[in-house]
Amino acid sequence: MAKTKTSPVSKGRSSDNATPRRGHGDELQQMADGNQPALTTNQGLPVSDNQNSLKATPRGPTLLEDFILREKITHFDHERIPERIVHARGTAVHGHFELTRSLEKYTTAKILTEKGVKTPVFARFSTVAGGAGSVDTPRDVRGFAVKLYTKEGNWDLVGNNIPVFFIQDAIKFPDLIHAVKMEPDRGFPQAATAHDTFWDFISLTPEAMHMVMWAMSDRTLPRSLRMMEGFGIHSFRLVNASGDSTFVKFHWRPRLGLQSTVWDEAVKIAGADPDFHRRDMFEAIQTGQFPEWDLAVQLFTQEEADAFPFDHLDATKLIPEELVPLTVIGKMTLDRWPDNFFAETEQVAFCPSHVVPGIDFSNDPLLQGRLFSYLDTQLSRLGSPNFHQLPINAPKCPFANQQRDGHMQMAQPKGRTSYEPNSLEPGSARATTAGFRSFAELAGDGSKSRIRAESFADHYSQARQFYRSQTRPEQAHIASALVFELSKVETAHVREAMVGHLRNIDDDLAQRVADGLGMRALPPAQPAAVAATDQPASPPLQIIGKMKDTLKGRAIGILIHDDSDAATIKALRKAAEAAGATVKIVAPRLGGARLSDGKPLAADGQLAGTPSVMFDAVALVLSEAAGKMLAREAAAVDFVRDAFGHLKAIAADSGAQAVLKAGGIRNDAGVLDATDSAGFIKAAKTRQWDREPKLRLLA
Ligand code: HDE
Repeated sequence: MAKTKTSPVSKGRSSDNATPRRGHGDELQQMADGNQPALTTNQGLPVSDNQNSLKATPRGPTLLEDFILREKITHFDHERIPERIVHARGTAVHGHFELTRSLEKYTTAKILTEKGVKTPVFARFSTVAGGAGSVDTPRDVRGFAVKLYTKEGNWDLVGNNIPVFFIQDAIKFPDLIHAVKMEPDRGFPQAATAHDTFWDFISLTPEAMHMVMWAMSDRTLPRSLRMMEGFGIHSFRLVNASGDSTFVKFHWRPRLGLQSTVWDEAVKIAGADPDFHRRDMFEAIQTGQFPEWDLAVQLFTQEEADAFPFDHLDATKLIPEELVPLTVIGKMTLDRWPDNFFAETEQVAFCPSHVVPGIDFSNDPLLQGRLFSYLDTQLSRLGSPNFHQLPINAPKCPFANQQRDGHMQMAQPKGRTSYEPNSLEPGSARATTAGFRSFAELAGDGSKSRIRAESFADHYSQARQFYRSQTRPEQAHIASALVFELSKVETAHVREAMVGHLRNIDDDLAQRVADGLGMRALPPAQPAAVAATDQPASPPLQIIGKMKDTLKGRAIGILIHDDSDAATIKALRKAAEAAGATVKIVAPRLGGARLSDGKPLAADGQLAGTPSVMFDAVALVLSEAAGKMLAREAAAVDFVRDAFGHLKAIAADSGAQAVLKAGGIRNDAGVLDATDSAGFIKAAKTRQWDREPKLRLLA
């Protein structure tokens, strides 16, 4: 029997076996005519006709006896499992993690102490609010979940692309999610925060304000899954051989740097390619552009934590890098697309409670709730306590215990005992001194109560710090996002309450949003348990400051038509590829065009189906005649108008000027002559931020 390759570190696409075949060995493989494997029922019965059901006469009725029809339809009827209650839409990739710096001083975890060892990983990126079939580019937080198959068991680092969260206590999570999901009476909106119930809940939840600033920033509009940071959010503990504990926060840093889209672009991408992020990742893996992230840690002691001006157990707070710098300790590379979406991406089950000896939890009340929720949700989603036996979830190290039976038990344990201790089978599994131990933290001598610690009460200082750390364009985007979102809220008092919260964060921001919403007067500030204090600006909180001067991982679109200048196209392609970009040719006809040198050039995309939102920068190389013709083609005019509006560099030759004119494009530093390939590449590496205030009434 042909085996499907399963090595987690093998490269690219590994599927060489389209039909899953199971059985006991080659000798049993039944063959069809033509030397292909025989199609069988799930019981191994060879099937002679897969096109027609069994009927009493040629025109029916169909017979209940047709067990082949019933088996096939019954299986099909049960193909779907419940989608995740949150993070339903996701994209996952295999790869590996390699440690470059040992944390031996702090932990016994082998994954964090054995330098150079490659540990297989499976990373799943997701949106939060939308269903499994929703689009890839709504304004939403992105999940960043990594399963590391270590020698000491699976370690799941289940994080997001934002380092803080909306709420401080897990008991509020069902309400938060109910508020953001489509409204229960009307069943919309899908995958959107811009509606009454979300903002109603948020306006009544001051602790959410810091996360709201992040959610309204372009962090929730990533350009690519490959260009996002990941954060474990909570403080975890590392525990060393002497039992000493150090707190740790985990950060994933993309080697490609950060990139985001702008809002109008994200909206248009959703229509042009709902699978934009999944396709981008798929193509990157297929073409060998394997994305990489550095894993970095912030390490701090209890004494240092006690001196922070916030409580590190509060998941609405982050530790500024200026306070505790990041240390890079390793690198994750993703390099193999799953063989089967359902078996792997859908059935993978992450649980923050999956840790390894030497990594332990903190008392963060949000984390503590998560330790319960994920195992619980897998039981209903995957339907069995044996979900850990699915290949994607099973540890790659041996595992053994006396847990038995249950739905869909795949293992066939041998022997007489299924309990521990036992004396009947001395070779059976026993607890080990090298096993997981919880850090022996003093649990205090207080009384039980439902209470929020006073140290969690400052809801505005870090929200202010975040806003004030942003560049001007980023601040403008936050203000515009708030105006957009609140403009979709029908209930006036909810809008007013939100602006009241913004007054506690930054007066200027509150005023901009109030103006954008057309409020006659600023609503009163919301009562604050603790007034915001001014914290030093922290530039690492920006996106712009973390963009890289490269085109690696990005795409340039070149619009051509018959008689386009071959030399200009060639020079542009060469320069773009040298800078790391992928070049795609767009033409009015998919067959491409015949260039000025008489040679044909095939198109990668047809103009109407390949708008400029698919690219990071665009070039137009057109003959005078083609330019005049395309100036009357809406898809061509939108191509430049959108590229301009989305602050992208545009290169155009003389023939293309007619299209630029039709699109109302004004010359600026980001609009270049197509023969200036060097200038174009330089401009393409960044967005034209200066252009924005001239073309958009920013809040
Ligand atoms: Fe989750 N979360 N979450 N979450 N979460 C789930 O587990 C939950 C939270 C995160 O790609 C669920 O398997 C609670 C923070 C990711 O499969 C569920 C609370 C962070 C994923 C669940 C939180 C996350 C999930 C739904 C508040 C960032 C997708 C399906 C206490 C650190 C994992 C599932 C994947 C998924 C519960 C808050 C990240 C219901 C109760 C904070 C990346 O168990």
